[in-house]
Amino acid sequence: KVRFDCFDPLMLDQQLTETERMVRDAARAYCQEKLAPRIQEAFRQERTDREIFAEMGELGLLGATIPEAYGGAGMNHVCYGLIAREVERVDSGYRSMMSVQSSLVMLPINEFATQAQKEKYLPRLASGEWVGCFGLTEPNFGSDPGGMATRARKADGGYRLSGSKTWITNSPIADVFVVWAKTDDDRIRGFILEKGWQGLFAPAIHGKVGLRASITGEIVMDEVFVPEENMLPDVSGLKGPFTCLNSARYGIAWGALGAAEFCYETARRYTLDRTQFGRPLAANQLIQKKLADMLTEIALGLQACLRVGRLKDEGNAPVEATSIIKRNSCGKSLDIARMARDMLGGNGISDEFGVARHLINLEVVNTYEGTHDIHALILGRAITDIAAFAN
Ligand code: TGC
Ligand code: FAD
Repeated sequence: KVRFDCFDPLMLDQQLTETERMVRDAARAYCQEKLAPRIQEAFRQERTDREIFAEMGELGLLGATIPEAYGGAGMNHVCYGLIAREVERVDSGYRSMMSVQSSLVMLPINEFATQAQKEKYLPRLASGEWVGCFGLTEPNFGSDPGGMATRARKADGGYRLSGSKTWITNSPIADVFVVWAKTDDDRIRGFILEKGWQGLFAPAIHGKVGLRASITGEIVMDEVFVPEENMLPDVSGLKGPFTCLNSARYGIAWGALGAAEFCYETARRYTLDRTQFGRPLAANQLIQKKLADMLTEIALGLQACLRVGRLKDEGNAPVEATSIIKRNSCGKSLDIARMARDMLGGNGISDEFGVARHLINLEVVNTYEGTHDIHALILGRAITDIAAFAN
């Protein structure tokens, strides 16, 4: 009889190459040895440890899919997903720091920038010496970024950017800002701004109840002069930011399931160890059903992520496939975290056990990079050919 593994029921491990397993194991070792011991205090104190970027950079965890010529790791999309899963098993905030740097800052520079821009920015972002952020969302334009009000007015030798972006991961500690703004012809263009430029501010947003280990802020631009060579030359329109989102959403799909795995494993251990009514909680049918539901969704979700990763590696992934997995992973992981919280009883509320932290983090993950419902509408449009969100 083939043995059943309650941590890998569909034998995902067997479907990976030796290199992919090595990358996964190296990422897991770093995350468990270096990140896991820090998270409780970081979350309590709302503290972002900038050192983490340098540590990740040293291990090749930043810009996993960026070519080695620019300091990236030159890995495939499956490796990137496996890394996101390991980082988010510890905390969604740490995965956020990593995926913004990799998918939302390094990726557009690699895809749309000039040779000089790539040489200037990518190696220092890959090593973690520089921290990057991505400014798309505005106070009045979240799910509908196409309406953005930020303007890039043509000026002598460049552009003057004015406007504000909000809810921007990493912005208060960022050295490099990839910002999207409309030029005089009303087209959306991407710009690379640097910390310290006149008129550029990045105040922090405090009081987040989730993702507290990952700093979030605004980007306020008051006539910031951006030289011509800091505009991304090779893209215009929403395709620019959405290309970055395709990559980040894919990583999040793997990552959220890493958080769900942590919650499932914690609930399993807890209910095996804790006795009520004279026997382990895990002996009860209601508890076993919950564990079975959790494991089923995690296993199916991971298979879907792997499939989309393989399609991306072949260059054959429709963007809607990413919407399926981003939406499914976030929604299901949120349900799993909630179930785990409940199964731990009163202890589920304590931050000592981690599940309540994952639960509230996953509320954020379910919202950013396209909310759960926005991804339903993206899929609805693809199914019916009718855009429910358009005027
Ligand atoms: P739509 O008409 O659909 O498209 C406009 C243009 O964009 C192209 N396009 C894409 N290109 C590449 N990849 C995609 N996924 C694309 N989707 C669309 C499209 O072909 C078209 O090109 P062109 O040349 O014809 O102009 O635009 P729309 O405005 O109708 O879109 C509506 C909608 C709902 C799909 C879109 O606005 C959307 O996805 N909204 C969600 C916004 C969002 O996800 N924001 C995320 C902000 S960043 C963030 O949250 C980072 S958190 C990270 C962390 O901390 O980990
Ligand atoms: P809204 O767009 O106002 O949506 C509110 C609700 O209305 C949602 O439930 C939504 O699903 C629903 N809704 C909207 N439109 C429709 C419709 N047509 N039909 C039905 N329902 C609809 N952005 C960045 O650019 N860069 C970042 O680094 C970044 N990091 C973030 C970090 C954190 C911690 C958070 C919380 C957000 C971050 N964001 C970032 C912003 C994030 O992408 C947005 O919050 C998200 O896109 C939703 O936009 P919104 O908050 O304006 O909500």
